[in-house]
Amino acid sequence: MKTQNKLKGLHCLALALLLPWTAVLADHEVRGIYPDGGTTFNLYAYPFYMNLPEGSSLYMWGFGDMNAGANASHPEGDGYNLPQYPAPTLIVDQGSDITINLTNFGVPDPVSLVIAGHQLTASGGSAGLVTNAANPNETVSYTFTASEPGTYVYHSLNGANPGLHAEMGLQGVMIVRPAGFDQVANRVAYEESGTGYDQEFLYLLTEIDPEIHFQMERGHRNHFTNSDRYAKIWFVNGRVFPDLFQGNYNGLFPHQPYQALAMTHPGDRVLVREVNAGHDSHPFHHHGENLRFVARDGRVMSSDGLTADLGRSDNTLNSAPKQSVDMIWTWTGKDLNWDIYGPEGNVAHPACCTDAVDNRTGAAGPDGYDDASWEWVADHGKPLPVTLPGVQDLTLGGWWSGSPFLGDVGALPPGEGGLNPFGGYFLVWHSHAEKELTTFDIFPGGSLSAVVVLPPDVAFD
Ligand SMILES: [Cu+2]
Repeated sequence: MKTQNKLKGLHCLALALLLPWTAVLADHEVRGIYPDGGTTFNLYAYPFYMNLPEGSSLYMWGFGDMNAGANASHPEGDGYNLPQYPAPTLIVDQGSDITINLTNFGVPDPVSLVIAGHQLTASGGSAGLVTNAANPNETVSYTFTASEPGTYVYHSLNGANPGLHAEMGLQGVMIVRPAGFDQVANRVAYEESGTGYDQEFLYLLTEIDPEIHFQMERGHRNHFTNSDRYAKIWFVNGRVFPDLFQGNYNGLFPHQPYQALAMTHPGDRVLVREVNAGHDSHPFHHHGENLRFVARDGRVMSSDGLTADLGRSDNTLNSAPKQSVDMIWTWTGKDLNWDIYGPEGNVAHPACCTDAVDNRTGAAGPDGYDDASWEWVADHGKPLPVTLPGVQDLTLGGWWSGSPFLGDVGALPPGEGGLNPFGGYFLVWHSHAEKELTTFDIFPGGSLSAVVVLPPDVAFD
């Protein structure tokens, strides 16, 4: 399938050169920050107020990036240096010797840094129960070698009050790129085969008990106990529905820079780095097709050290606290028994996949798919096997395009729809604990996200 995917990419690229109006398709990578000079992060900790969708805000403690301007090759991270929730995603190369200088500018509790699976050497600051910590206006330097690729939680850990700092927002993810990784030529999560991908997304799950934040806002630092904790807001990448669909670095959410809406084209291999940085477990469910679990806590599930062959195929991850699981997801529409692009004459064909230039007339590639459109050729031209009710009998969601076919936009009543201008398929990715689909007891909210299957010629941004 990987080879097939490469063929698909080349095919569309060639056609893009022929058709100048066709959008140039970018591969998606996780947003994050990169070490200055390949070695050094300068983080700081500071309190802030985070916007919530119903109009209130919440007192938080956050990490921010002091290296603003150092990431010129990644302009979306460039200049962004507010304290944030979650903490900046740190992206480093395997084998790098990394230093993280952490300065506490005003969190009224000693702040520290631990990274799952990594032994950090700390210097400076004040002695703590677990590691050195930074009191206000102190700096601690942590050094380590990023020896193993993977996805790892990092967070502050006040030894005398475990759990408080992650609850307050001092937590994020570090991604270690494997040796030989190349954003264009070698997009792999690990060196083992079976971990190659086209699109990469982070799903970072956390939860918050607002009462603890009210107590910290009043300076009642000893009023925190885990036994009284009762989460009421559930986040993906630091946002809740519907805010998590908005783009990265959105001015409405100045302290929540990361979107949580995966996107794909049919047939893409989508790497989902799913991390639970909170204290509760979250059963996270991915509609559409099963995912293949390839690694857990930065270790490939492999029988021979060469191939990611031990992970299971599943649609739900019972995500455990502080655990990361890397998964590959691909949507193809195979065996639906109807044509995802609709019968002839119905479809707004993707620009790279008109009948004149693709083999949608029925010639399958070697694996049964059309090379350009990822149509399952055995279903070519098959109509939807049901008659849709009239629009007056439908309850319309904002993401219904008015047509069951990919790339096709049908007529909608005035004021309906509008959130799906490309005729993509929205498939829900969400927590299966129903209370986690609320924000302050209001549905829909919480960790309710989606993946969008976009027509082949539609770019992500
Ligand atoms: Cu579900």
